[in-house]
Amino acid sequence: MSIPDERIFPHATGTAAKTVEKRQEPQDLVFYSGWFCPFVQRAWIALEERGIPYQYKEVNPYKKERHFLDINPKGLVPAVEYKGKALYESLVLCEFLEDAYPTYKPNLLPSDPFERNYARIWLDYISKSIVPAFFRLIQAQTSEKRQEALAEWNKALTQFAEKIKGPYFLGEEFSLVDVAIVPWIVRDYIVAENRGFKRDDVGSKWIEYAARLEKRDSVSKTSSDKEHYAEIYGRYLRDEAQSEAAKATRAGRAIP
Ligand SMILES: N[C@@H](CCC(=O)N[C@@H](CS)C(=O)NCC(=O)O)C(=O)O
Repeated sequence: MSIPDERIFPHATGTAAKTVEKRQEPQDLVFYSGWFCPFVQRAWIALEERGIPYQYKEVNPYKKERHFLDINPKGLVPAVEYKGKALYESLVLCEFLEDAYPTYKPNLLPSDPFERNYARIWLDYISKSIVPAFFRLIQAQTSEKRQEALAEWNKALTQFAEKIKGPYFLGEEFSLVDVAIVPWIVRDYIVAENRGFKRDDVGSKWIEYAARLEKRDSVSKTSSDKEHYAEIYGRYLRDEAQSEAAKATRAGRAIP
């Protein structure tokens, strides 16, 4: 049986479950979510942070149901349906929300053209260096590979941390750069418990930044109980599951 699979825990828990309950009314914007997914959490944070009205719909993307494939042919969460039209890809969705709801505050991209595009450089860095390093670390099977992957993850975070202006990445304002990275901060306890990661190894600036982001209201409102995240990743962390995870990756399947 390939993993993750249809048996994933079916719904959000903890604070995120309360948010889901409040977001059931039909709206122009339908948010197709998987409670467990870090990419979903980005778009979800943007929605909650800015108070944009949306209807929450839970999808298990591993089931590949017809109605969802019609929304996102790639079969990945997050996706949205807006006035009958569909969009997907977490960072595209966050930018779409900026464009489609400009009056909902706070805006997450700076209005200054230089700052706005400087933010995009770091969004690209998160996508190309930080996120893949996390998945490589989770998937590393031998102790040598784990050490290499841990060094890569620490290096990717350290280079990012050097550029944090504080209190948020771009300075005074919480921005899309913070939104894009925080789901992996929320989940870093998994690599701390299983792969020897320590926030201390990245440095005091990182420790403070990570703690500040985790406490942000929109982040708590979209976070489920840790035990259930661990359940999802546990499949990659147990030795017996790892060869299967590697097969799934080779077959081009995304992992949460
Ligand atoms: N690049 C996509 C990644 C989304 C993604 O990988 N979602 C995972 C869940 S975390 C998914 O839907 N996986 C289903 C599958 O691989 O079949 C984004 O940023 O939105």
